[in-house]
Amino acid sequence: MELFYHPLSRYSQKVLLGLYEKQANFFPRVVELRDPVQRAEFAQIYPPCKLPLLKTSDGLLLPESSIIIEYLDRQVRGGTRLLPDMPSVNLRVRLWDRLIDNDLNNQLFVLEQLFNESQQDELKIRQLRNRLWLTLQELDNQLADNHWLVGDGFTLADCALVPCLDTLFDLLTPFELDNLCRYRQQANIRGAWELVTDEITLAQAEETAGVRNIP
Ligand SMILES: N[C@@H](CCC(=O)N[C@@H](CS)C(=O)NCC(=O)O)C(=O)O
Repeated sequence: MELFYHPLSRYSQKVLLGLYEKQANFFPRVVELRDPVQRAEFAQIYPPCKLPLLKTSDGLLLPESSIIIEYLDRQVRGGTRLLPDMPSVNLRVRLWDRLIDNDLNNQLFVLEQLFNESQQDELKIRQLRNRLWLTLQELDNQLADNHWLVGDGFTLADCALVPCLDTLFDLLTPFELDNLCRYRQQANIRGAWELVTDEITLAQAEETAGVRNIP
């Protein structure tokens, strides 16, 4: 298997976390989409040019982080069971995964863009922050009765949430949400996430030092 990804992309981090939880073997293929040459090369493989992308050992191309993790969970024996068998639990895991991607991860992208605008639109920022706070409160309530997001086991829903934590704590500072704070501490000492974090730290340092090609 080959994973095309970028260590600073949250959806890539979601899949990396799943791969490390599954203890899966894969060839890492880092793609810098801001480099026109690398982008053109990647477009030859996958024209929509979105990361992450998994190329399976039989040549199948799989986009979409949740679908990739679902595939890994079925194909790779051992490691953490990311999509539990029990239908009612499986449904809740997939529901939280969707809610996190749509209502949190994608909205954090929008908020980051709004913050980066030279003329910040305060009203839009406040409206979006309020919507995001509702999601955070929902997450905090869910975590009051659950060790990980859905029950005692680490699942696809946690693969979706954990990569969002640093950005959401930076932008929304929800330190009064005790359950979310506890969850973040717990995530930070989870082995699979520590491996992803090492890669993020290295990529951030390279970017700061200007090692990466940023046209
Ligand atoms: N729904 C997709 C989202 C993938 C996505 O938006 N990837 C971003 C990076 S985090 C990307 O490739 N953006 C490049 C572009 O849109 O040109 C997933 O879950 O994998």
